[in-house]
Amino acid sequence: MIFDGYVHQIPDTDPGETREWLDSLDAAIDVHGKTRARYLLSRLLERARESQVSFPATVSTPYVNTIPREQEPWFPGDEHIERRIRAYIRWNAAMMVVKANKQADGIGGHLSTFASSASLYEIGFNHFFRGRDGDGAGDQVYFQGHAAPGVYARAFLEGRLTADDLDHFRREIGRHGRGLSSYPHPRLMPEFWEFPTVSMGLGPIGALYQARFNRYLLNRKQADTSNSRVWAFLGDGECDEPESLGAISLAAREHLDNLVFVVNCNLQRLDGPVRGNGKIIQELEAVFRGAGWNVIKVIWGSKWDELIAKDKDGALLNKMNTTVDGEFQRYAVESGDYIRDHFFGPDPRLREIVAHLEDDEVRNLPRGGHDYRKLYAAYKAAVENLGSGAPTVILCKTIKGWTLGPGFEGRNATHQIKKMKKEELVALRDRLYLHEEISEEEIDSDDPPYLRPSQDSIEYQYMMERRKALDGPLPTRSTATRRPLTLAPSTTYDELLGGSGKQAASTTMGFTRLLRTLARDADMGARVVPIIPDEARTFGMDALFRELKIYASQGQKYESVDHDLLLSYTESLDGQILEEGITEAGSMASFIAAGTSYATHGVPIVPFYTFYSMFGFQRVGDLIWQAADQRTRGFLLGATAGRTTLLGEGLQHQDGHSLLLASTVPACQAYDPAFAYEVATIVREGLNRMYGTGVDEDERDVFYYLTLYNENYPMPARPEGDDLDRQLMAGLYRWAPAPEGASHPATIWFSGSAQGAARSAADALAEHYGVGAELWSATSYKRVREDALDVARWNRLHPGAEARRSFLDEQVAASAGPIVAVSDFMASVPDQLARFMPKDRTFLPLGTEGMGRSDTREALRRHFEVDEGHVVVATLSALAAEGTVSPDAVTDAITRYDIDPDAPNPTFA
Ligand SMILES: Cc1ncc(C[n+]2csc(CCOP(=O)(O)OP(=O)(O)O)c2C)c(N)n1
Ligand SMILES: [Mg+2]
Repeated sequence: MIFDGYVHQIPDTDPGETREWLDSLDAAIDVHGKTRARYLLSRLLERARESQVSFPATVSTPYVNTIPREQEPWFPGDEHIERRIRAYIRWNAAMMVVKANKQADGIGGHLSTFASSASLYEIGFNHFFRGRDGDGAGDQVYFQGHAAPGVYARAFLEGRLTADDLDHFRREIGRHGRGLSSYPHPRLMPEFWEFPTVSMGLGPIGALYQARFNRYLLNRKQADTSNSRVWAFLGDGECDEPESLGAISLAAREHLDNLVFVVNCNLQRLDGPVRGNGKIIQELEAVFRGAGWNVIKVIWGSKWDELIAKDKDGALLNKMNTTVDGEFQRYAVESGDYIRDHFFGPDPRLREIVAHLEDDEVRNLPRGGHDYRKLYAAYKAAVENLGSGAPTVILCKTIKGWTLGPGFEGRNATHQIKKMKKEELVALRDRLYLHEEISEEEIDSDDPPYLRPSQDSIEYQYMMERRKALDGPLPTRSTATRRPLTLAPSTTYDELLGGSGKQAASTTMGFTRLLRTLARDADMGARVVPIIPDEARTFGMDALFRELKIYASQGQKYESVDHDLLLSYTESLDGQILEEGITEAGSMASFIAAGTSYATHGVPIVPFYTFYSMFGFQRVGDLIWQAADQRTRGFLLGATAGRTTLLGEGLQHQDGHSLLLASTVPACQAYDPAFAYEVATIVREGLNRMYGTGVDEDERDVFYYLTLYNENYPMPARPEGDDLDRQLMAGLYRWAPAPEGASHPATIWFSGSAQGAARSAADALAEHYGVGAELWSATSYKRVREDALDVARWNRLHPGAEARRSFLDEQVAASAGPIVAVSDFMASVPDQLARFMPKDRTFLPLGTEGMGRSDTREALRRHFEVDEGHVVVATLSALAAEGTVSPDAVTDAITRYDIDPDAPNPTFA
C-alpha cells in the first residue's frame, strides 16, 4: 500500500540533514522500541504545531484522555451535592421503569442507557445547558431517546413533573393524554420535549443542521443565536446509522463551533458489543478528526491518572491501545483479580503498577464517562472552543447499566432488561448511598418510593440555583413568538389565480414564480427559506440564485464562472436559499430546523423544500415522520412528479406513489394540484393555517406536500365560485360541467397532470359517444378520505342520531353517472375512497401501477393506460356495465385509439 508516497514528489533541499533525522529515528526504534519512537514523533508534531508549522492532523491518537490531568480546570461545583442529586435522579429513573413494568407487564422502558449516561447529562444540567429564560433562545439539547427516564426524573426533582406523572410513564392514554411519552416526542408532550431523537441517527443529523440553521438566522439577522449552543447526545451504536455520521463534514465546513456531540461510548448496543473486535472510540475519533472536528476523548477516570503517571516505559499505554472493546466489556463484569490477571497480569511491569491496589479498587477503576471532573473539563473545553471554527465531539467511555448491579452492568442483554428484583433494588440503593432515604420495607412494598428532596433541602436549592443561573429549566418547548410574522397580502396570488392565458406553463413554473413573489414581499420575504438539494436547474429555480442568493457562511471567495450571466451562481453570507447539495436527508433536517423556528427561536420561518418527488417520501420517509413529530410547519414540494409526466428518466425517477406514502403521515396535508391557481390557493390557505391569525392552535402544526409537474400547458384562470376555495382545500371540486346536449352522464375526476387526458377524453366522449362527462379536480384524496373516515366513525358511534354526510357524499351526489378517476399516481391513491362510495355509483380509478420506463410522455401514458384513449375506454366500459351504452361502444373506442387489449399488464411488466 502506498500511503505516504507523496513525500518523494516534494523537493528535498538538504538530503544530508534528512539522513541525520532518519538515522536518529532508526536508532531510537532500535534501542527503545516503537512506543518510544511514536512518542518522539508525537512530541515533534506538537512542537511543530506550537511553531505554527502546519501539518495535517493525524486521524487518531493513543487510547488516553485528550485532556491531561495537569490541564484540567478547577471544578466549580459542589461534588458532594451533585453526587446526591445524581443519586436521586438515578433512583427515580430506574423506579419509573420498574414500576411501569410492574403495573403493565411488557410496557417497556430502558434502565441501562441512562445508567451509563447520567453523569454526561448532569454535568450539562448543572454547568452548561442554557435554558430559555435569558435573552436568546438558549441551548438546543438533543437527548438520547432511551435516556428519557433520566430527563423525566430530573424534571420531577425540579418540581416540573409530579409522582403521578412518573407513574404514567408510557401510559399516555387517559388523563387527557397527559402521560409521559416513551421517548422525546414533541407531538405528544408539546410543552416539554423539543427534539425527537429515538429513531437512531435522526437526532444527530437534526442537531447538526439545527446548529447550521442557527448560524443562518444569525447571518441573515433574523434572530440573535450567538449564545445558543446545540448539544447532541448519541449512542455509540447509533453512530452506525448513515445519518449520524454522514453529514459531519458539513459541520466543519460551515465552522459550526456552536455544535457539540457527546457520544456515550458504553461499547454496547442492543444485541451486544458495538465493536467487539475493535475500538469504537478510536474509530470515531478517526472519522471525526478526519472530518475536521475537535475531538475530546474522555476514556479514563481520575484514579487512572496515577497509574498512567507510573507508566514509565509505555507498557500500560500499549495495553490500553491494544485491548479490544470486547475485552473491555468483559472487564466491566469481572472481578478485580480477573482484571489484575488478564489486563495487568501478563506483563510484570503492569502488575507492578497496580500492586498497591486491592482487588476491589482494581475493579472499580472508573471510566472517564462516570467521572464528573473529567467530563467537566471536556465540556468546558468544548464551550471554550467557540471561535475556533471547529465543532466538537466528546467521546465518553462508560459502562452500560453502570451501578445497576451484576445483572445489568456490561451484560449483552442489558439494553432490554426492565425489571429489578428486590435484591437488585437494595443493591442499587446501596450503591447510590441512599440507605437513609429508603428502607428495605419500602423497597419490599408494592410501590417503592420516588425520592424528592424537599424544597428547603440543600440539594433542591443547589439544583434550582444552578438552573436559574443557566437561564431556566430544560427541556421546555415554547411557542411564544419573539418576532411575529406578517403574511403576504392576498394580491400576491393574483398572478397565478389569473392563469397564463395562451402561454403554456407548468405547475412547477407557477410555484417558482409564487416563491419569488413571496420572497420579495416586504414583510414576509425575509422569513421565506427556499431549500433545494442540487436540483434547482431541473425545476427552473436557478432564476432565484442571483436574486435571493445562496446562503454561504464563508461568503463567495471566488468570481463565479458565470458571473456575467443574468442568472449567475451567487453565494453570500446573507443569502436566502439553502442549496444543500445532494443530500435529501440534510435538506429534510434543514426543513425541520426552519419549520420549527417558530418554537425553537420564537421566530416563525417558512421553509419551502423542493425536491425530486421520487427522492422524498421513499428516500427520507423517516425524517418526514420526524418532521411531523417535531411539529414542523412548512411546504414540501415534490417536483418532477408523476409516473408518466417525467419523461425519459425511467424506473428510478418516476414517482407514482409518493402520495400514497404521504397518506400515511397524519400531519401531512397532501395535494396533487393540476393548475397554477390550485397551487396558489393551497399555498395561501396553508400559510394561513400554519402562520395566520384566527386559527385554533391545535390545528396549526401541519405541513403541506404538493406535487409539482414539469409538463407545460396553458394554465386556466381560477373558475368563479364563492365556495371553490373551501372545496379545493377539502380535496375535490367540480372544475367543468358536462357539455350540453350529451345524453349519457358520466364523471371524470382528474388530479395533477392527468388533467390533459381527462379533458380531451371528455371532449371525445361527447363528440363520438354522446357521453357528457363532467370534470372534477381531485386535489387531495387524503383530505377527502380523512373527512369520510371521520364521518363514518361518528355515525358508527352515534347510532341513534341523524347520520352525518361526508364531504365525499356531498360531492358525489352533486355529480352524475359512473366516476372514472385518473391521476399520474397509482390507482391505490383514489382507491383510498373506494369503500366510501355509494353502492349505486361505479367508481373506476385508473392509475400508473408498475415500475417506470424511459420513453416519451405519450408512450408512457399509453403503457400505463392513463392516456385519453384509456380514459374514454374506461368511461364507456363503466357505462356499458351499467347498461347505459352498448358494449360495442367500448370495442369501438379500443379500435379508435388503437389500444392493444392483450398488451402486457404494466402492473407486472
Ligand atoms: C432507526 C432505529 N433502528 C433501531 C432502533 C432500535 N434500537 C433502539 S436502542 C438501540 C441500541 C442503541 O445502542 P446505542 O446507540 O449504543 O445506545 P446505548 O443505549 O448503548 O447508549 C436500538 C438498536 C431504533 N430506535 N432506531
Ligand atoms: Mg451504546
